[in-house]
Amino acid sequence: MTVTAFSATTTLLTKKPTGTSFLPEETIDRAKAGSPIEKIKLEKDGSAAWVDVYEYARKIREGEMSWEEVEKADLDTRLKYVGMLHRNKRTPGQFMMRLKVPNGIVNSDQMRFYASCVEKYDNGCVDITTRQNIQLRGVRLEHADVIIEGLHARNQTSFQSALDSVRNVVGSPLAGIDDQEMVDTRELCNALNDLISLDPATQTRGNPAYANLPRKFNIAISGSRDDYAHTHINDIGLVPTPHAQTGVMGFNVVLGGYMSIKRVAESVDSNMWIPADRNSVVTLCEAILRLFRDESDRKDRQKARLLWLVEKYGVAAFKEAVIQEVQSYQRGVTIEDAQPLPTTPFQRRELLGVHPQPQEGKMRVGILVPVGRLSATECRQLADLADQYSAGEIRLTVEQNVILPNVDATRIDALLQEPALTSKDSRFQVNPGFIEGNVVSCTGAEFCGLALIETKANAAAMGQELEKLVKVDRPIRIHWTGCPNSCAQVQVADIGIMGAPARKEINGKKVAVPGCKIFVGGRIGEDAHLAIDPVQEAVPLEDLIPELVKILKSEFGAVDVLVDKQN
Ligand code: SRM
Ligand code: SF4
Repeated sequence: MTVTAFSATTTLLTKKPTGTSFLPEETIDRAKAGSPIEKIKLEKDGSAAWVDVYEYARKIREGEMSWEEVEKADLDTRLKYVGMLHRNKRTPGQFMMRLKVPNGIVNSDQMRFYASCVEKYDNGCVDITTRQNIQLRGVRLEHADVIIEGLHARNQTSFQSALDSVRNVVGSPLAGIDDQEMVDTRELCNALNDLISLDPATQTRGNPAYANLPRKFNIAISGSRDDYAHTHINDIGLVPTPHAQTGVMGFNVVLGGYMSIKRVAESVDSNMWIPADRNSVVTLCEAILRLFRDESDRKDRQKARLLWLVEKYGVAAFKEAVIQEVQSYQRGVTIEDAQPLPTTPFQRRELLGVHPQPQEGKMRVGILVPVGRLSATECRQLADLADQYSAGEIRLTVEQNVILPNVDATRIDALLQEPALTSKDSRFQVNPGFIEGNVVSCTGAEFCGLALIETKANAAAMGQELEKLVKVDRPIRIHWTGCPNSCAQVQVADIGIMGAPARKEINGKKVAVPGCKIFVGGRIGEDAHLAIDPVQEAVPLEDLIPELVKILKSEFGAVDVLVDKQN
């Protein structure tokens, strides 16, 4: 695909107002006295990157400049508004490009496009993230405009996916194919994605109204009692439940769940309920985002997440502020008190493997993608499988795996025999072991400058090793995260491994070695619980396997594989 220097799209982009122009004077004053990132955003709006990226790409391509000559604040900060994150520490000159994949639904054409974007780079690959999203790795600035145009032509975007933006809207990976479904989250996730990243004036990607937020913002919509979307660790979590009197399906609203270096907190119950229709969901989120944008802290980034604003108001007063904001929009949306959640027994269901759908004769097939990493070849294999078996559709999960929906029951055997799933080189698995099938890992030291340890390679290798050593009778979720930002949410895991300093005696001397903290007992689903404090600290990674075996035995009923074989 060729991209002219100043295409029709960029002409439209230049006409947009800035993100800062949406802020009240009082907010701008606080931003002026705010954190260094606030000052960078005021100096030149983050939204400028939507245009600048085309210019930078062209100039580098045409030899007019090199990536090193890009203004530092653009390179390391503003380009994040087009989802371009410079991996300056690990791979200088190369970027990770983060997309937005509302509800985690992609098609085979998009998957092949990702492959074509990354295959030209030696270290190029595609990651499925913990927000059922896609990140392209290895990207060079001179190719960014072509990739962006390719994404936009495929109704996807990378705009507003990083820094102070609303992150990928997470929904149910079983939306529309689930006999236990309470709400189909697809339309709602798409509507929120458009609210956030589609400019209503020009109908192009990049919505300036949300281009100068004080901090990142996460929204998750759950479609069933399984809570696959993790509502309890998102800034806005929509938890499906019917209205007790009318029976109308809707959502209780939980607010402020988040993880960070300084604080890890579960969402609070806001005592709000809204019907599960598009107008109500978009209006509620818009109201909360407006309050967040204009009123949250601009000085201390550790205190700028939504929970701090909710606490500043008090939960009841924040609810009142949201109600007033919603009423001011005059869209006929009514917020009621939270409704009782279902109480009948419920077992959270598995996503990997072959499962029936409510549609007669159709099955869903969950496939393990070890630690969410895909090569270009593997992207194409998935695309081919999707074209042959699931009408080109691929679902992503927050566990960094994929689901092929709507597979004909009569074709399941053929699918399971496909070389992409069975050859000795294949990393994909439909029925992996309970341990290796439930490993989740953040990016870690291979690409992330904040990482204290390598995560993905260790996580995958140790998952396989543990599978050989012990046997468990249910899925055990082991999450690896390279630093306290907890991008792989160690606090929700059965066992969480967080990169941390450690020392070990080598030749009579204590030396620093790669190490970790261990968290045990996080829970997800209806009975969610965050394991906030580590049970062990400063464990050298080379001593980790025996520690994990001990924990698996004492806390999760694991038995030695050998002992089990003898029995
Ligand atoms: Fe994250 C920053 C990767 C999900 C909390 N996260 C980063 C950066 C951008 C740091 C950097 O500049 O290198 C990482 C990019 C590394 C790379 O090259 O990939 C990064 N975060 C990720 C991903 C890719 C992990 C993964 O392998 O899946 C996830 C991308 C999700 C997406 O598609 O948008 C990812 N990050 C999360 C989550 C999980 C979630 O959303 O459920 C969290 C905890 C939940 C939350 O945000 O409350 C998370 N990431 C953070 C934080 C701490 C936020 C805070 O309030 O302090 C940072 C640091 C920051 O924002 O200052 C961070
Ligand atoms: Fe990087 Fe830390 Fe997030 Fe892992 S948890 S991706 S190391 S910021």
